[in-house]
Amino acid sequence: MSKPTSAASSRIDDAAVRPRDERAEWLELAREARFYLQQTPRQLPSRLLYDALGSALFDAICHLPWYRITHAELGLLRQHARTIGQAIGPRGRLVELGCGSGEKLATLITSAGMPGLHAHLVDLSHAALARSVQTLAMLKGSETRVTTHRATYEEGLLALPAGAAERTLIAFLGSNIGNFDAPGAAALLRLVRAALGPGDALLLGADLVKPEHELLLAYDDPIGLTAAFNKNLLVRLNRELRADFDLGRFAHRAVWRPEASRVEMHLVSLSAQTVDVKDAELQLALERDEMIWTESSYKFEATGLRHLVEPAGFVQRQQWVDEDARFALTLFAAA
Ligand code: AVJ
Repeated sequence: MSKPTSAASSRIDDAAVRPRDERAEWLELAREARFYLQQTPRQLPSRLLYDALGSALFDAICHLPWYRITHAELGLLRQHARTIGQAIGPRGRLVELGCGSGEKLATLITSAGMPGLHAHLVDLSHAALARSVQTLAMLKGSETRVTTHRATYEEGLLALPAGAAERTLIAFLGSNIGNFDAPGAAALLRLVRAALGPGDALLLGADLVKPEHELLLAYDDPIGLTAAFNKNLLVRLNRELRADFDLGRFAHRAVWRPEASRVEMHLVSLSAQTVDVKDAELQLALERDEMIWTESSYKFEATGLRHLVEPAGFVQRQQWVDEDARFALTLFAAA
């Protein structure tokens, strides 16, 4: 499935993996919705937020003054690009898990000057991959080769050609790790480690604990973008699973749970109501104030990150912290 490209300086391939089958994906969506909506409390996996509109809304969120992760991380990437670039060396391989718009990778390549880089982009959203490819194609003279993987992180990692001769850096940025609870993060990090050889590197972006009012502004912003991002999950189920969620009868809510060190996003039912999710063969009876839990965003302590990552087979090399935004970029070497 490789496509020719019109880009001047980049070559683009689709991954040499089985393309995600549309019907299989739809069946999986129905199965997941059915399973998670019947849990107590009711839930939906946050991964499902990233359809085409969801990815575009998340991109927009990154421009909000109250959501400081992206801006802080771009600053750190720009400042320390040379050091990060040295972790790969010339003609290396860079894998980004959840590339979104591709802006972070483009910033890194531009600031570090990584000649002959082979970038592997892993994202669930076709639209996000297309945007990333475009962003990278616009970089002049870097001769970056791009391979896209429309896949989950786990599938993307397993699809990487093993035993590559080139040095590899896996970039897991934007505090995407924050969507995993501790056992989930540990399992994913072991999978990341398994895709690397000794001396390869992991670049991890992680959002840090900060005052509650700042967290609530970031996850329940005054212009309602995050609310739209959250509610779009119901729009998606209405469209893809023939559900009949009445959007006017749900509210977006963000809660900070200090004991668990995470922000939760919920969709709260504003009245007692029943919802039919046809293709999941599910009738939901929701009470007033009952919630559907759609996301956890764990927040970290900068000094605690090594205790999360090192047991998976890494050694911390360097850490850069934006103290103002409370965000950390940490470079690990595979042990
Ligand atoms: C992309 C998962 C890192 O948790 O901060 C933004 C997603 N959710 N606003 C995050 C998100 C609400 C974001 N991550």
